[in-house]
Order: sequence, then C-alpha cells, then structure tokens
Amino acid sequence: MSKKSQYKFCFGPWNISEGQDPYGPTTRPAQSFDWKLDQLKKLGFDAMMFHDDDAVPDIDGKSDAQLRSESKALKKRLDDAGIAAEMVAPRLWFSPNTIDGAYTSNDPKARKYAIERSLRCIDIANYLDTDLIVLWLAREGTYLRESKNGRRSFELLVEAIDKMLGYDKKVRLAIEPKPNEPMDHAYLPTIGHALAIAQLCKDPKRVGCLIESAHAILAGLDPSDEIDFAMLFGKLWSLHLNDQNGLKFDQDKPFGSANLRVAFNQVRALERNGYGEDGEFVCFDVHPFRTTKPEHWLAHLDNSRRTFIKLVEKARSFDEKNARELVADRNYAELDQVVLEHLMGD
Ligand code: GLO
Ligand code: MG
Repeated sequence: MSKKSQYKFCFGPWNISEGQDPYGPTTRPAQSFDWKLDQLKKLGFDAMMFHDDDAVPDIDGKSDAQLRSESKALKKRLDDAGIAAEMVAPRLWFSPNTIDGAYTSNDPKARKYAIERSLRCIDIANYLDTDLIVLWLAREGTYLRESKNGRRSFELLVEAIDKMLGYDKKVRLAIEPKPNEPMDHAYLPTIGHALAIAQLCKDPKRVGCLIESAHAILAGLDPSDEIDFAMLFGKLWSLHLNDQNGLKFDQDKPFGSANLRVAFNQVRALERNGYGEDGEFVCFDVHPFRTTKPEHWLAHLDNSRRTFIKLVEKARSFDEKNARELVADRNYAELDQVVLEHLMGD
C-alpha cells in the first residue's frame, strides 16, 4: 500500500431517518434540517450530501428566484458550520410525474419534467458550490419487460445526460447503479453499465460513477472489484459505503455490519487506488435500524466511520510481503487464515 489518503466523511439528511418501512409507520419523531446539520458537525463529519429537495423543500412549487435565495441561504448555513456540500441529486422518484419512470418514461411530458428538474438540480449545485450531481436512476427500469423498449430507454438516458452536460460546461455526473428496488430490473445495474453509457454521451470525461456497497452486493458482485474497476477508469467520484446481508431488500446496514471481510477488501481497494486524493469523500448511505431509540439515533453513522477507520489501520498493517509470498506459493489456505487472524486482531 503506497498511497496514504486522509479520508473526509459525509452523509445525507435522509440517513437520519425515522424508521418507516413498507409494513409500518415511523418509530422516531422527525427532526429539522438544522438539527441534522448540527449532528453532522458534532460527529465531526466534513460534508453533507443533498437531494435537490433537501436543499429546496417543495422544489416543484418554487420559482427560480426562490430556488436561488433558498439555496444561497443554505450555502451560508453550511459555510457558517464549516461543512461542504458534497453533491446534489435530483429526487426523481417521488413526483406523480415519474410514476412510470423519469428520463425513460413512456410519457413525453414526464420526460420533459425529469430533464427540467435535473437542470434545476444543477442550478442548486452551483449555488452550493459543488460540481457533482449524483444520478440514482430509481425508476429507470421495468416491472414488466414488455412495457418499455430497452434500446429506446438507453437512448433516452443518453439524451437526458447530454442535456445536463450541455446545460453546464463544468458539471460532472456520477451515476449510482442499483440492479433492482424499486424496479424489478433497472437499466443501469452495475458500474460496467454506467461507464459504458458514459462513452455514448457527448462528453464522456464528465460522466462517472458512485459505488454503493449494498447495490453491488444486490447485483451479485463484490464491491471491492467494482471499486478497482471504476478506479482503473478514473471514474469513482463518490462512494456510498454500507452493508447488505445477501440478496434481500436494500438493507443499508452500517458499514461492515454483515460482512467485515468484504468491508476490509473495499477499504484495501480504496487504499491501493488512492481514493480521496482528488478530494473525493467517503459517504455512508446507512440507515438506523427500525428498533433504534431516538437517543441512539446517530450510532449507525458514527459506527460506520469508526469501522472504516479501523479497517484503514487493518489495511495499512496487513503483511503484504507475507501475502505475496503465499500467493507465489499458491498457498491460498494459509492466506485465507492470515486474513481472518489479521481481522480478529492476532
Ligand atoms: C437508494 C439509494 C439512495 C441514493 C440517494 C442519492 O437505494 O442508495 O439512497 O443514494 O437517493 O441519490
Ligand atoms: Mg446510495
């Protein structure tokens, strides 16, 4: 491990969630944005991620002038708190306009709405002084294969991305792939898909990706391979670390909670590729358990960061020379045990 990044950390307001699931209501009272910002600062995190409507609530009913003044007021609050805005993401999965998808909807009015809203999201990013837009393409996919034309949908995705690239000459778009949920099948399920689509866009240099651990696991992949792959292309611009216990609903567990070894290998991949050297943040897209009491509400964020920092130490103190010798001798049985004992603290 030659490179030694100093990591910077962030999370989003939605990561202090209230415990609602499809089968029951919230279990913790909602808190204001200011309270969440205070907690982020108290925990010693460096930046916050935003959906466009986290930054400007009820965005669809607001004028451009309101969007500007509310974003600027937020920027001032962030500056006063010494917190950066890491990215802004258009929340295209809530509106009645996007029931059948956003950029790939069968309804041209819905597609127009999705693009216009994305351009407003870029305006917000500019006011908040970040050039990074995250595209989690929540509803771009199908419940029913015959309901959409796949080829046409990929073309529509490229068209939408090109509109965003054309609107702002500096903006960078990071696609956050996820194979399913809410859709049965998503159009861009993996980093390979995201980077391939980037090549069809008018300025491929400004289209990259964001890896979420749980999403890679849901695609049956090892997130550390996704990290190496994206970083080989110089395209890993953000990261949602969390954990996931196999092929279930998206669990957003604390980092390392389900599989410490998979977490260790993600950190090792980040270390060997020098993640963070160009200012990228380590973000945790984790949620509290539904059972969590309000007084323990921030533990999942603090714990994720503590686990990450301990795994950085583990990656840096791993006996690479011994590992190389074991690899040369094809003694993978011993390598396996060396990794386990290293993680157990021997
Ligand atoms: C859901 C996603 C979601 C996005 C966030 C940013 O599965 O991980 O949390 O990361 O909305 O666009
Ligand atoms: Mg995410």
